[in-house]
Amino acid sequence: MTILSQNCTPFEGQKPGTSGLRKKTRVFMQPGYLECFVQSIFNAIDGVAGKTLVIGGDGRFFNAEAIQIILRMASANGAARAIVGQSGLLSTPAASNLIRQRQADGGLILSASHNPGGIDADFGLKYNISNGGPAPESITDRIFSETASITQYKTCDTSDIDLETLGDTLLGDMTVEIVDPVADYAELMQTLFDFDAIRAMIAGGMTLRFDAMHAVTGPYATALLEDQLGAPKGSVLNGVPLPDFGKGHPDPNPIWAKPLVDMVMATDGPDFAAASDGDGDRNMILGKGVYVTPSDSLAVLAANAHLAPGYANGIAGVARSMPTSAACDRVADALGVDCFETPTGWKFFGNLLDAGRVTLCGEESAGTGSDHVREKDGLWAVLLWLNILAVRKMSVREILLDHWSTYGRNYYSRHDYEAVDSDIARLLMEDLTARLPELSGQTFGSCKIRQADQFSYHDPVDGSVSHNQGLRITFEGGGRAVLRLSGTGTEGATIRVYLERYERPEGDLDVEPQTALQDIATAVDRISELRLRTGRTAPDVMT
Ligand code: G16
Repeated sequence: MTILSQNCTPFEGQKPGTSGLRKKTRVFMQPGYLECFVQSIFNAIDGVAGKTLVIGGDGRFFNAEAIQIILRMASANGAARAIVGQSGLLSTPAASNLIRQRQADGGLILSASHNPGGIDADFGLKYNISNGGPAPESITDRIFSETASITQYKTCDTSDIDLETLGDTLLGDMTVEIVDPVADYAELMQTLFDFDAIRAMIAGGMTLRFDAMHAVTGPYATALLEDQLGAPKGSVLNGVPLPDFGKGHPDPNPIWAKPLVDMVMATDGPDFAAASDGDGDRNMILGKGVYVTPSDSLAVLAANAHLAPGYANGIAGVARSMPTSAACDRVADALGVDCFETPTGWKFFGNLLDAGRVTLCGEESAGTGSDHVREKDGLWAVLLWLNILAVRKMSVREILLDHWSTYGRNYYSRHDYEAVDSDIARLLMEDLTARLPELSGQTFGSCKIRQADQFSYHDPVDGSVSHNQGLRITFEGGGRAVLRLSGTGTEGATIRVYLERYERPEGDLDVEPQTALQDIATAVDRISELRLRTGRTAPDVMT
């Protein structure tokens, strides 16, 4: 094998966003583009000589080709071992678990998550550190600065590795170990949940559907839900991973997983349904006739986690991203444990989890997880819900109603305006930021602003500070709106508007959320001039 040093010139804009670098697939496929980014990662972590890396992705278009490129580069850069999911597949939580189980130095996860796949769709790559979690900002900043000055990358002239056959092969001096992507993850799940209780519930006639959306969770869900827990064949829908996700949009929300939502809203629908995204870290939870918002799901899981064996001793604390509703704060209060508010991005939970300050974390963007790995975990959330249902012997709807009548209800919705002209979006946010100090006390319709500010996060573990993490507007009476630009889109800008209003346990708990939030939505539009400036009349997606 010959090691080749290839000259290259930096590509502009290789800046990791909320979760790694996400670009159009054709951008990643340009000669040298992926190579420059990968070498920049290696340079930013002081090289990979002698290191062990976990490598896998969500199976989208270009996944296998990209893995071959990365393997050649890892070998040429002196890595000792690469642990790769069979066929190049690893869900994000399974990759996080493998990094931890095998005490790897880090991992490269190929995914653009919930974004569509295909040659004209999206691709992505992120680096995870040795705790199994996404690289923190200190490292992603270093990666970005390496991308700006890179002049050379290392690769080698070997042919492709067989990604199908389990076991070890040599690529130069590096061992490539192909592993079953499901086995270790499934084993971990068995340590956390009462499989017997769930199995008995399913055998007793409880019906469920899981929509894998032709993404990476298909094999995981089939192994766990059908093979191990006894759900009848066909309970897992769209279970075969496809490079273009069957031309779907693997985002588990009521818009993109509408067939599943329609199914549970029908009178003969299943008792429980769930979906996951491209790389298996997001989840959507549904019960017969009811959609559980991610913020409520986190709160319900926090309140009931002790019913699962893995959390029988209770939880140390809970963390949520700032735009996530405060529903879990009330649970933390009642449990007498800490609740932390972090910026959007799972990477911000890592320190809290490592320090043992929190056990559960969650985000409004359909992510929930715990200290079992350092990523959010879609199937974990599904299994915890099933464990809770098996113990409480109530329906999803009954559990939700019981929760609200105990803690009150945080009506919540996120409105996304996608592919907005980047300059218009940037100006809108800049102008609003400039006006924040003068907003408190002003009234828009029926909403009086109590406070308006920009969120900065002071990490209580390492003392780092992250500024510009979203604009917060709170209203008299407990309502809140948050505005921020998405860090995961690949086309123009996505403006996210998060709306929330608290209703006390004795109040009206069964209002349609968009109706409950109408006044706040109207006020935010007037405050930000969003529709006027963007020319949009309605959000593209409401979750
Ligand atoms: C990623 C991050 C999440 C974040 C989400 C949305 O999720 O891991 O922490 O909440 O993006 O981010 P944004 O609002 O900036 O688009 P995923 O599932 O896409 O990896």
